[in-house]
Amino acid sequence: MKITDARVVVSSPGRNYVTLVVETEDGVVGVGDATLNGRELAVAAYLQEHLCPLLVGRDASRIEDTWQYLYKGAYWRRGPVTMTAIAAVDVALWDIKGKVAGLPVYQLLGGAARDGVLVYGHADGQDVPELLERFQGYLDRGYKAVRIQSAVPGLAKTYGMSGGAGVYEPAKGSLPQQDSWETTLYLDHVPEVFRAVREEFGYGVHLLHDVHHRLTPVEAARLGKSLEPYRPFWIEDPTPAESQEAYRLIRQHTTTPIAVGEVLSSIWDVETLITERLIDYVRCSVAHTGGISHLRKIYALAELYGVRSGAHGAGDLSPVAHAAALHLDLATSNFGVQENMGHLDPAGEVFRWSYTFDDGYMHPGDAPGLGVELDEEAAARFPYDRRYLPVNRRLDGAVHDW
Ligand code: GCO
Ligand code: MG
Repeated sequence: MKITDARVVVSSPGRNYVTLVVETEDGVVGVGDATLNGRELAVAAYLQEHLCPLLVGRDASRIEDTWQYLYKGAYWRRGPVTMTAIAAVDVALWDIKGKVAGLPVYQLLGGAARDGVLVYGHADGQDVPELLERFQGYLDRGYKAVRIQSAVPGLAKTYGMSGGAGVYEPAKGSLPQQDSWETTLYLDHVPEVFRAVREEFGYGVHLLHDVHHRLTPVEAARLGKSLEPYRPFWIEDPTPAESQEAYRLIRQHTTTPIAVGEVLSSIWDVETLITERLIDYVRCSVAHTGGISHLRKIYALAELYGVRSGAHGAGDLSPVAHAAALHLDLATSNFGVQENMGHLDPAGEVFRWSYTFDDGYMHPGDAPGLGVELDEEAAARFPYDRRYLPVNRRLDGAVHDW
């Protein structure tokens, strides 16, 4: 089953998406997500200029061989641009394999290991009352796990504020917006937020929190300890992800579970975290970590060490990536939780998906393949719109991790 065409569709129905479309000689079409927020065109060019010419004429059924060919054949290893491009090819080939077999991808991965995929939503607020109100909205919709983020008093702009849109989109300006940061203000504030949420809603719902790479190891240890009474499901990315060793120190001081992985792009980037049991949840995304083929190797390694999955599912991953993640989640025994931020219209004009949400759980659906279709004509109505992620500065003006 030869590949006859591979093309890249860049569109911006509300936000930018890069989608790879792969077609076979039998007319089967597969899609893969190649969206790398704020750096979209780097991946689009990598695909268009360097990978698409290699795909035409290849056998679409040879997923692992294609993965190895693109990875080892590049010579230059890992990194988000390369691994996102390879992921898009991988996911598109799984989509094709499912369509050819007449089976949803999760069946090809071993079948459902659970009935549904536990997902968490995002509640945020400029202050605690606003956060509590939005949190109630998630409970009303059936969510069993909710991430809580709140603006920090004294900081002009903080990570994670959706402004009430329901979907947090950090890539805003045609030039980067500036966020602000001061660790001491943050460390004093977060335990108060957790206390207020537990007082209001009790302990029957999972609470998650994203630190977004901003602390030193000892600061992260202090945060973890201070949150222990409120029993978080996890704190995410407490320190910058480049240093896996940093987590040894955090681990010595706190039993608060830790989740890491959304900016990491390969199994080698999480190897120490997993094999030394320095984290509890590995949060790599199917779109940025080499696709279904590579992410399931990460999950298999994690299973040996009692580490669960907690896949990245921000709105900047397209519905194609979200579907791919759900198929893998459903079939993975050491699945933990899946992030679900959702997609705002007009994304629904460009992508049609068959995954569903019911009472806190998602299901990828039983359509053959991934169950997501791209409408290329609709995509053409929404041209690319350059947007940057914010840059973060401390109160003294120094650039800080965002
Ligand atoms: C998350 C992430 C996102 C990122 C975004 C960057 O946990 O969902 O931290 O909110 O900031 O994916 O593009
Ligand atoms: Mg995050």
